[in-house]
Amino acid sequence: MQFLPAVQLPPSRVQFLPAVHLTQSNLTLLFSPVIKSLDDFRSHWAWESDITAKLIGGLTDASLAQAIVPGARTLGRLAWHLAQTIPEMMGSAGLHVTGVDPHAPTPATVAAIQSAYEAASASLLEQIAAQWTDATLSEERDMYGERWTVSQTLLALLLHQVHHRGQMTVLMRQAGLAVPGIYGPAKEEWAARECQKVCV
Ligand code: NI
Repeated sequence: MQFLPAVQLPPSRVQFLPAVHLTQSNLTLLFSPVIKSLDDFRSHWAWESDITAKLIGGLTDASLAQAIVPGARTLGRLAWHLAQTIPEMMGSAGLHVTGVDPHAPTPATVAAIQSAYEAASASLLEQIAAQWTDATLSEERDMYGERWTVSQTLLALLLHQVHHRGQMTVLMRQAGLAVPGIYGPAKEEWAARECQKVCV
């Protein structure tokens, strides 16, 4: 995949991007080079959580019922899943994150989902700062039946969010919503750029 030349990424993210495209099933190969310090994670998380909050904020209450297929996850469920995964996954790694109940049903409003996501995201950074050091990154935890380092777990949190955000953007199109550019401009943003060149 080619990345769009107009996208301005922090230097630390340039290092992050190639790992996303690795296809090895071996988690160690996929994860080990990326989160080398808590500052690495903070940098990635600041970018990714901003994008995610922006995407959730682009939903409408009516769109929350837009489903992948009948009976499958809805747009609202996916957004809520991203909020709930922060305390759920980090809890498995031994970090108590507040702001959203991992077991609560999907709220009926975008505002409730967005505020819970932002609260969990802020709590995540607070708890990391209070409880973890760079040395924690190499410690192993029992995660979903496997042994992952904390570094691997933090990258899994990031990639899991990217994965579901991609699903959300498709559902947003199906619901007739505008989609914001994430790693590059969205269709409308490309059109606006072209228009700046040729439309006078
Ligand atoms: Ni998931």
